[in-house]
Order: sequence, then C-alpha cells, then structure tokens
Amino acid sequence: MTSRAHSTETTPVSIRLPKEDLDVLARAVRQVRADDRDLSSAQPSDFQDLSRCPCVGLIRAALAREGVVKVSGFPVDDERVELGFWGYCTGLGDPLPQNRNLSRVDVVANVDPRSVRGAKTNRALAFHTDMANTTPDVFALLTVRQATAGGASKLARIADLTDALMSQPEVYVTLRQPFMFDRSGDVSDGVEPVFESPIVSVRQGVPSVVYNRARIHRGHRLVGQPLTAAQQAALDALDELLATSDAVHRFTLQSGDVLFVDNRAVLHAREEFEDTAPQGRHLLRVWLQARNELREGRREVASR
Ligand SMILES: O=C(O)CCC(=O)C(=O)O
Repeated sequence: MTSRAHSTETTPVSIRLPKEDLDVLARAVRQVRADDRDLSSAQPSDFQDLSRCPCVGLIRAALAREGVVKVSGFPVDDERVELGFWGYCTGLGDPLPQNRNLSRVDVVANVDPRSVRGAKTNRALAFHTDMANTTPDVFALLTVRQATAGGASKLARIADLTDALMSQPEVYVTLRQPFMFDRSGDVSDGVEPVFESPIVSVRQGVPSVVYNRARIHRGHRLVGQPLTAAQQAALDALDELLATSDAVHRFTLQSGDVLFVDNRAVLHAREEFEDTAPQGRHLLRVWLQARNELREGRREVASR
C-alpha cells in the first residue's frame, strides 16, 4: 500500500473474481446442497477444487505482500451466499469458530444497538484486530449490502507505523510488554475469559499486532490490574498515531466486495453508518488460520 492521508479514499490491491473461480464455487455449492447438507455440515474438502483456481493463489500472494486484498464480484444474491462465502475462504486457510456458538460465518450488522460487540451495532469501530474465542490469522469480510450512508473502512499496517512508534522509545517498549485483553464472554467452555498479549511483537523480523483498546480496559479491570501511567500513555500514543498517520487508508466497500486482511499485520476500523432502507448494511465475516504458504509468504516478503 502506498502512503496517503486517510481523509481521501484509497483502494487496496483489488482483484475481480474471474468466471472460472465463480464456476468452480457454484459447482461445489450445488454438490453440497445435492447431498442435502448445508453450512453447518460442509467440509473444506467440498471446496478443494478452488485451491487450484488462479485467483486463490493471487489473493494469497497479495495477502503476504500487502497484508490486505480486496476481491470484487462475489455473488451476493444467491440464497446460499453464506455457504459459498465460507467455502471460498477455505481455499485460503483453515476456518475458525468466531464465538461461543462456534459460528462459521458471523453477521456484521446493526442488530443490537446497545451490544458490547461493536460489530452488532452501527457505531464507529475504533482501530482493532479481531479476537474473541481465538485470534484469527486472517479474516474475510463480504459486503452483502452497503449502508445508506457511512460505514467506510480504515486500515493501517503495523509495519508502516513501527518507525514512528520507535521514535518514542518508551511507548514502543511498553507496547511490546504484555497487556490483558477481555474476550467479552464470547467464548466456548474451557477458554479463559481474559488473555495476555503484547500489542506489538516482532518474530523473525516480521512485526505483528494485537489491539483493541476497549477490550484492554475491560481485561485489566477484570483481573484487578489497573493500567499503569506508562501503559495509558502508550495506548494514547498509538491511538494518536492511528488518528493522524498518512499510513492509514480509507475506502468504502461495495456490495460483492470481499476484504481479506492479515489480522496479525493490519489494524482495521470502521466509521459510523446510517440505514434508512428497510434492509440495512449487512456484511458476513469468516475467520481463518493461515496455512504454511501464507506464513512463509509473509516471512519471505519481510526478508527482502
Ligand atoms: O463493519 C465493518 O466494516 C468492519 C467490522 C469489523 O471491524 C469487525 O467485524 O471486526
């Protein structure tokens, strides 16, 4: 991604889904339905032909290089859109459950305006990385319907922010120490309600990020460990950088757009939105664990 101020619209690397991928996908979905199965019983192996589709390889390469890629032209009018979307995503990684109900595909829409989970409201979502039951390596967001107004996406790669953070050594050192994160109670049995992680880590030369300020405040409250002055100052500095940096990209997703994001490399945010149409903004989300090709791709790109 090239640097531009985030008040202007910029577009991530974009790929239009070719007919070949759409045909392979439609065949796989038809076969699952013909076997009288649905999203809950479909298997990644039902969609294995997609791994040979050229577009899936291109998406993987763009994700490793840029940390984000937008794919347009996903068929959203099909009543089996959730099954097709999940199936397409399994070509890029192993699917992960997203919450206590082990949802394979979660809905992002204004269904519960007072929810603690911002994705179920129309509120602005501050910069964060995805987490709850587990932490995905990659997430995919499909826009089924846009909002009447608002809802623009914002993205920032941690690698583009590290120089600015390192120029404030106390901030950088603090962000590399552990913070407590609340999982918002959205966990399956046996999963701890709070987890500990640094915000910024560097492994084999690759910077990665885990961030959600609201969850950090709740996590520290839950374990009875108030944030120190240095921790508060480090969070303020990171938020200030995200609010002002030229490395932030802002754009609006259209119906049929899928955004694939490396959740370890890129922070994302959303602006507030408004729905006046009877059927409001509706997005679908899938979480993935990266397979080796993606991890190795990231390391290779970082070592150039
Ligand atoms: O609604 C959006 O555009 C983004 C949603 C989001 O940030 C999330 O689900 O984590």
